Amino acid sequence: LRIDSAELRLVRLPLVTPFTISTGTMYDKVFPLLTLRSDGIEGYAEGVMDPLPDYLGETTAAAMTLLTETLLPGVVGRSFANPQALQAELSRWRGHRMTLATLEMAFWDLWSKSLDLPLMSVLGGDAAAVEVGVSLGIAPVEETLKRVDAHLALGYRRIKLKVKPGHDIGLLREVRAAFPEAHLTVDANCCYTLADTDLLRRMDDFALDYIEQPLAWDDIHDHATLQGRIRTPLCLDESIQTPADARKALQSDACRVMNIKVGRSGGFAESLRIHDLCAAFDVPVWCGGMLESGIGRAHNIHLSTLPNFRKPGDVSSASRYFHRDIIEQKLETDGGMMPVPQHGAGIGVTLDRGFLDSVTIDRREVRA
Ligand code: OSB
Ligand code: MG
Repeated sequence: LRIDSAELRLVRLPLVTPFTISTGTMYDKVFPLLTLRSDGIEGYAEGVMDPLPDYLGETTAAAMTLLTETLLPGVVGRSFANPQALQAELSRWRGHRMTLATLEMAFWDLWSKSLDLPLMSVLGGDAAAVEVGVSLGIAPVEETLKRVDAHLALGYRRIKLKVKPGHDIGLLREVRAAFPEAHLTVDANCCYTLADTDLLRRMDDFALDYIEQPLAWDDIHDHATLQGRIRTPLCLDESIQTPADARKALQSDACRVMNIKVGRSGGFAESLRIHDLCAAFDVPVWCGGMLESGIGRAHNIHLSTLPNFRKPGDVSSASRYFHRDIIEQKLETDGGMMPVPQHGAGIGVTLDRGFLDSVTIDRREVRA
């Protein structure tokens, strides 16, 4: 399959509700949107890196430069038999896993469209809809109680609460008292250390499904130590960027649940390897989110159809994030289930080009 040309945009969408996590607050979503073209077909993907390196080390500015100056000129005008062939070539680069994923994911969309198959079919998944939960940003406790109530009423299968020092045990006490049966989790985005072991052990009292990424993004070893000291399963997010990271976490019992973000892990080929490794260790996975637009959300939903995605993912309704999306379809949950988009092959959604143009803040073309 020949990549004839590529278009790279930088897009900005304001968020319906500012999103606060332990590292800061996001007011809008800024992301690279890549289109690959082949013989009248288009494949799409978005990058999940942020403008500032406060989740992991990548930035949108660096991604735009690496894609336009190196990665896209290296593939435009060339043919790749399948996504694995492209991924093998990209694997020579170190780091920049989110940037590599953007290119690789757009090629998977293009390739599955060239075969006239839904993306999930070429990934090895199959489902009409997938189970979803919500990730609630840091807010005053009263406000959080209202949000939990509203999302449980909508049928969401799991509520994830963002926590930070001083906004953790007290919050859990109130939420658990008000919702004794809810599937609850917390996500610390790396804000604790092993010095907080006593505090983290107190979380064992709240019947959490798991604690997501309590310790440093680059410290699988300390997570293994912590898992040995608490009962609640740990779930790694930031720490898993490669299949080797997943293998080390699994063999050292650093987590008993894993969050797979295809956009964080170098793309689908690598995410499939992580998925299969976790299955071999009987560790369930779920699909993480990065406040994606409809393009990244569609990719995530297709991935979530694979068999070891055994816990609800962060692929909730697009209307929770954006007043208007850049795709023509509405990705909305129904009773805690997100239907797999299938408006045509590939990721199964189509661009709303007029609206996309109005939210595009930069645009570059790469031709052979
Ligand atoms: O840690 O999972 C995370 C959003 C931005 C950065 C990191 C994370 C998140 C979320 C939101 O939790 C998930 C979503 O609703 O897309
Ligand atoms: Mg997380």
